[in-house]
Amino acid sequence: MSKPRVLSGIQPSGNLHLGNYLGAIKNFAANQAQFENYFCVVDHHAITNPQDPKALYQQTFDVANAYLAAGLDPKEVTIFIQSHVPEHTELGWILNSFCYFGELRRMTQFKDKAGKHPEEVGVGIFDYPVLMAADIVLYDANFVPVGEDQRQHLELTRDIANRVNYRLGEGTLVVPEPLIKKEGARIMGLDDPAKKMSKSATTPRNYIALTDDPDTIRQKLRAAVTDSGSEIRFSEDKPALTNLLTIYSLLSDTPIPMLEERYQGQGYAQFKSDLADVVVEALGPFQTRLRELDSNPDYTLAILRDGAARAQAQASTVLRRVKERMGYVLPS
Ligand code: AQP
Repeated sequence: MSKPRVLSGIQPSGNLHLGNYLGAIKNFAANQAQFENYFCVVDHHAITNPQDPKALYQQTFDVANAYLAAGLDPKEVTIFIQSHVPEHTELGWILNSFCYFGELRRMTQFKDKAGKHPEEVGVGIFDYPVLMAADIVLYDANFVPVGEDQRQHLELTRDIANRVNYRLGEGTLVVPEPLIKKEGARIMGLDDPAKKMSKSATTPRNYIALTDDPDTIRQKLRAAVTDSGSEIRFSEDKPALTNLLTIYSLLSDTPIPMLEERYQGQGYAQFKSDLADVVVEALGPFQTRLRELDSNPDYTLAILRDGAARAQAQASTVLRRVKERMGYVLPS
């Protein structure tokens, strides 16, 4: 029996951080045996915000290397760059005609980024959820492993896929389900536990980058915002400690109640210092592998080219299915 298929992607839009790792990359690797896997570097999404060309180039390798360093096996998993498979943008254009202006205007991420000046926001930022829908349905993906911040975009993808099936006939597109883990799906900023840890944060104090060295990790955790009082407890009225306990628990594989018990009566300083040790140790082997990969871009590029060929074989089948049903005259 064939395995269910998953697809997910990460934007090469800045420093990858612990939120990307715990909410996405680590789970991609941990669950790869259960699925037929497609993971891409979504460079077309990254350019919806202005990117320095040199940085975009390097960050594209950084995301691919993070997939590999986390343990995704390129023989089993298709790893590729979105722009190497032009079917993404072509289907994205077609799906624009199956999505409403009002739907995109309601997207929380758009509203956050548009702020008080929606007239001055790039059309790409407005429209990117449609391209994301194309990314997913091109692979007949059954599941999309993402962090909580992407739930609304997944709902939109499902609405678009259902609409396509209604207009063009059942079975045109597979309607995907989000795969969002309860723990780690929303790691919050170290400087502000009310906002998610984010690549585009205004200060590096917001996140632990996956490439931060041990001293930087220790410094950032020492400076991390805490809640009033001194108790180390997981609860709604302690959002900062809840976030730090979540990180500790996920990286050390220790249940949160056990950590609460261990740190009963101890101050924040000891807890943060131990947490820094846990983070440094958990990221150590990953960072070593990342450095090795970084020194050999040809190795990564060969994997990405092979991945693009495999991805395109699948994507072209779905694009053809959609175009045929819509009445396009196909070139062959
Ligand atoms: N703070 C987070 N906690 C858990 N998961 C997270 N993800 C992002 N932030 C957190 C998940 O990481 C994957 C890749 O995200 P993306 O590249 O599409 O970017 P994003 O969701 O817009 O988040 P970023 O990294 O903070 O980028 P910016 O600042 O550019 O918006 C996704 O699965 C996402 O859910």
